[in-house]
Formats: sequence, structure tokens, C-alpha cells
Amino acid sequence: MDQYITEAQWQHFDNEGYVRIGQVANDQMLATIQQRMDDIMLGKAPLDYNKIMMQLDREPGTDKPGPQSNGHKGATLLYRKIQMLEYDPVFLSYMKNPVFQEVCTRIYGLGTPITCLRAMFMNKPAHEGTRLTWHQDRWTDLDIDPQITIYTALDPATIENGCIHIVPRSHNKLINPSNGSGFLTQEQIDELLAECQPMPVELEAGEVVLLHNWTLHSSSTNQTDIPRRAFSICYMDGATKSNRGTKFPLIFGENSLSVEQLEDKV
Ligand SMILES: O=C(O)CCC(=O)C(=O)O
Repeated sequence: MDQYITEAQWQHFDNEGYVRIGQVANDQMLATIQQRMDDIMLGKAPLDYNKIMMQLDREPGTDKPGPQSNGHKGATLLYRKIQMLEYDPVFLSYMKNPVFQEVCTRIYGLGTPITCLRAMFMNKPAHEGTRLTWHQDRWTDLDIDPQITIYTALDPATIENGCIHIVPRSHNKLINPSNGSGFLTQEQIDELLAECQPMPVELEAGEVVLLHNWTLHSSSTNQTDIPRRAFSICYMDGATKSNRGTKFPLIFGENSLSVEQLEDKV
């Protein structure tokens, strides 16, 4: 079988905690998911919005992000975060790309059923957006730590429009093992920034980067006229259980969620 990701790229991932793998979707698929994202925000996509978590970049009348709750919050491109996109047939179809299956096989082993912890849109609208402070992606309710996030830029991501910054090689150690959210304290951030130079991950629209979930990352606000949209998928070993009883949809493996199944429901 042809391998999309080279051994040299995997070595880079293992050593540095991230690797760029280029554009995975073809241009047509990329245009489709870019358009679909805007259609979802504008309330034009034929899907069950009650299944999807949608958070506004700002709660009207405040300078704070809105609540994270299911359902559409109005026809606007000013959303910050949208989750459970695995229940949208267009995004599910992208998530099922064979390249992403190859990534999961390398990380979790051949034949391991793969679920998704989250399929998430992260947006920094033009001249808006919220600062996300340094953190590792870690969830203490899970009995197996997920190891891989596949991050796709839907617009060019630059320092000016709030691209993510990472600390290469930080994936080897959990900073706060018992902290459910993985966020660092201000003291830890000061220590970190005194010791190392974080790296901006500037990306072309469509470009994909693999991130180890423990790689420290943060992002800033958008100072430009161009939105900074991104789609981030965390894939897990299908055996992973949450002590909150959450059920995770199967993306690769027998009886996995299918695009046709979702389309039938619309
Ligand atoms: O896109 C961003 O600004 C941050 C995304 C993030 O924290 C993640 O994908 O885990």
C-alpha cells in the first residue's frame, strides 16, 4: 500500500511533536468544506443544529465569548467555536480521508477502531477573535490519552490573523497531569517563555499539520481583514472510555458512522 506520510515526516513528528503534511483535500473538496463552514454559521446547511455545539465569538453586548451550547445562535460569521462536526456529512466525509486513516493506524495500530473526541471549527473572525492561552490538549475524564489532532487551515493562517503557536518537543511531558483542561498557570507560562522560543505555525489555506495532543500551543486575536478559520479533529483509540459516560462516534472501523447514514437523516 502507498504511504502518504514518509518515515522522515514521522520521525519529525516523534521528535518535535508536530509535522506539516501539506494539503490533503483536493481543491474542490477544500472549497466545499470552506463554503460548508460558512453555510453552517449562516444557518443555511440542511442539518440538525441541535446536535452541534455553537459558540459565538462574543456574547452580544459583552466582550466575552458566548456560552458553549448546542444549537444555532443566529446567522453570522462571528462564531468562535463549533463542535460535533462529525454529524455533518460534508465534514465527516473529509474526516474519513484515507490519509487520516493512515495517521490513525501509525498512532494507534493497524485495525484499531478509531473514534473522534472532537471535530471542531476554531475561528478568529476578521479583527475579532479570542486569545487562547498556553495549554496541552488533555482530558482527565478519559482512561486512555488521545495522542493525535489533525489541524487543517481553512484560510491562510498568519501571525497577524492569529495562527497557533507551538513549543516544539514539549509533547514528551505532561505539565499538569491532574489538571483536566491542560491549561498552564501564569507562573508556568512565564517560566516557559523565559526558557524557550515558541514557533508560529503559519499555514496556507488547506494545509494540514499533525499535532501531538501534548504539544503546548496557544493562539492570539486576529488583527487583519481576513478571517482565520480552522478545522481540528482529535482521533482516539476506539476503546477509550470517559468517566462522564460520553459516547464517541466511530470514524474508522466496522459499523463506523457513514456519510450516507447522515445524509439519510436530512
Ligand atoms: O485554532 C486555534 O486557535 C486553537 C485550536 C486548539 O487549541 C486545538 O485544536 O486544540
